Formats: sequence, C-alpha cells, structure tokens
Amino acid sequence: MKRDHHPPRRDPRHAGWTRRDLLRAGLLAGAAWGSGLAGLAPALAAAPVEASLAGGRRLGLLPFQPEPDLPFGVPQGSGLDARLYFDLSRLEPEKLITPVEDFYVRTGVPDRLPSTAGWRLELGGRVAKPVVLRLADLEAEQRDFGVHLLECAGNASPARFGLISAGRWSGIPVEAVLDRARRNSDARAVRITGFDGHSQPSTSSRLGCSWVFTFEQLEACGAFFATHLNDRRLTPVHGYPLRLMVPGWYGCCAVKWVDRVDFVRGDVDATAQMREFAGRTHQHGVPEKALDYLPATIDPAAVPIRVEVWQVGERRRYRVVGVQWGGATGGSRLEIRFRPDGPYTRVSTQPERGDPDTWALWSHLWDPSPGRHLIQLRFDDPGLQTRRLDMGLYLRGVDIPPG
Ligand SMILES: Nc1nc2c(c(=O)[nH]1)N[C@H]1C(S)=C(S)[C@@H](COP(=O)(O)O)O[C@H]1N2
Ligand SMILES: [Mo]
Repeated sequence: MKRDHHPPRRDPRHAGWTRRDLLRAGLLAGAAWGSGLAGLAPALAAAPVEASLAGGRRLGLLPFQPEPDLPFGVPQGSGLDARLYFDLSRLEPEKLITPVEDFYVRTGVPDRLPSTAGWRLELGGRVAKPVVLRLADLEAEQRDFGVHLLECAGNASPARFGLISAGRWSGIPVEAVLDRARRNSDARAVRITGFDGHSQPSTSSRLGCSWVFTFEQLEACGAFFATHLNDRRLTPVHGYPLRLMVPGWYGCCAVKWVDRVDFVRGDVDATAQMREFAGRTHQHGVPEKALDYLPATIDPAAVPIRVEVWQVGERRRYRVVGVQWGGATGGSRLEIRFRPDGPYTRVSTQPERGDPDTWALWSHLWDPSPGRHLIQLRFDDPGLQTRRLDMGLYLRGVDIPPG
C-alpha cells in the first residue's frame, strides 16, 4: 500500500519551495554536500544555550514557512487514507515518549477486520507443515523491548514531519514465532503479511501490506511482534492484536494486524508494498526480487521542531530546538546553517544520544537578521551516510520579523 505524504500529489522533498529556493539550497544541483565547506565550519565552543537565555522571557514560537496548517492529534480520513499527525514542536526533554493518543497514524483499522478475539497467525510457505498460532500460544514469550521510534517513509514537510513518534513497546521476539514451524532447507527469508481488507479504495495507496526479510536482517535489528505500546494493550489503529516492529527501519515495514508469515526462497518476488515504497526506502529503481532490496533503514537525520523567540534584557534572541534520530552517528557532531550558501556552525547544544533506538533533542542559540532563512543540518563526518539530509528533505524555512 500506500503513499504517505499528504496531500498526496505534492513532492514531499520540494513542497512549498520554489525552484529558485531549491537551486540556491543546492538541492537540485546536488551540490549541498561535499562542497568543501565541511573543513571550513568554525569549531564553535558549545555554549549552553540555556545559560545565554537565563533571566529572559520566552515570547512565543515562529511558524515554519511555508508549511500547511495541520490539525495535529486529530484523526483524518479513514482506512488507507487515515492519518494522524504528531505535533513535533511539543517535544521536551522529559516528554520524549509519545502518548498513545498522539502517536501518529498512517492507515486506519481496515473495516473488514474480523473479530480479533480468535486471531490466528498462520505460518506457511516453505515449511514441513503449516502451523496456526493463537495469541494465547505466544503469551509466555512476551517481553519488554524498550523505547523505539517509528517513522513513516513518507514523513516530509507537507506532513510537517508529523509522521513520526516514539513509544515503549513490548511483544514477542520474531524468532520465538518463526521457531514454531519446521522450515524447509531452501527457506532463505520470510514474508510477513498484515490483514488489509478495506472496502473503500484509496486514491493514494495500494492494498496489501507485506514485506520480505531475511532471517539475518530480522535478527540483526531485534525485530519483534508488538502487542503493547506504552504499557497498554495495542490499540486497534496501531495494529492490535499483533504488529511487526523492525527497529531502525521505516514504518512501511512495520506491518499491522499481522496474520501470515510465509517462509520463502531466495528468489521470491518483491511484494506490492516493497515496490510502492522502493523510492521512499532509497532503492535503486524498483527491484523485481525481494532480496535485491536494500534494508529500509533510517539514516541519521535531524530536523528543527520549533524556533523560540526570547526577550533577554534589551535583546531579541532566538533558540532553534530540534530532534535527531536514525542510525548510529559514531560521535559525529551536528552542524547547522541558515542560508543555502552560508557556512555551517556546530549546533550549540548537541543531542544526548544515550539510546540510538529513539530520538534526542538539540538546541541552538541564533541571532538572525530579518528576512527568510532556510534551516539546514548535517553531521560533521562526511563519511556518514545521511541520504535524506543530503536530499534536503528536512529543510525548514522561517521568517524573522524586522526590528
Ligand atoms: N496492515 C498494514 N500495516 C501497515 C500499513 C498498512 O497500510 N497496512 N501501513 C504501514 C505504514 S506505511 C506505516 S508508516 C506504519 C504506521 O504505523 P502507525 O499507524 O501505527 O503509526 O504502519 C505500517 N503498517
Ligand atoms: Mo509509512
């Protein structure tokens, strides 16, 4: 299924920006990276932002421009077109777990979902004999998996980056389920499928949610079938009774309402879902065979989430607060700039990344001149793979008023 960006017809990378903006930002020319600026970025001492604002008064927030007005936290649409956007601007250091009510939604409960009381999970394909499991059969394997972030592969500025959330999950390790069937010796991978019976067609999404993973991929990332989110039984919209979680991979792999697992051979075809998300998971073209897909992993990424306006004595000052998530950064530091051709400077308060499975906040003190600014981030290690940052996907604009 499924196209994630919203509204559907706009290109998520370029929405809102003129061609000129993009050219200037080096996005179309692909010149933003490797331009030699890395070496020139001034190594500013990390001054704690909070100290500079001490005694000041926070006047408010500046809107990001141009981005749509979204009704955050209010369910939109139904079925395949259902969305609920999380308001990233509300993140605070002590509030990094998204409450279940606010957790983003992409695809609502299928209206043909059968009663979940007698939920069956069938293991089939290249196995000696198909096995049908009930939830009760798996209860003993239940455990806490800690905090994990989920991000839709279509998360972009038209959604105001609101298709991302982090919660505390528990569930059943994938291996504990796979071990219930005796696989044939030619089984190389599994295709994990969720229930997807929507009576209403969607303009933007295709039916069928399944993804193919090798055993090694599932093991390496610690995949599990989630049954609980934030210590509560999974809600229907987040995939009750069982939803796959593939830590570090995009949401399109996190199959909800899982009802089938097929053991498959190495030459298995890609699924409709894999093809649909090929671009958004950075594949080279749209491979025919499932095992030719790169893992749909999330590279290190960062986006500003709010620009705070402060009055400190006589001075008007600004604090940019943002979030960082995605893969390991190996101690690399975050850098920021405010003009497409401007120099990068080190973000003044770096994120504390105790746990790479979730997000962390950073902040930066900023004394801008009036006018439109384009906020862009990168890591100071040019060897780090940061495909989405490189594309300019997380650029945000802000207008500084005169005076
Ligand atoms: N069965 C099913 N599972 C699904 C989907 C779907 O359409 N059908 N959408 C996927 C996508 S694209 C995303 S981003 C996540 C969203 O999970 P959430 O709505 O619980 O946040 O679910 C995934 N699992
Ligand atoms: Mo998604």
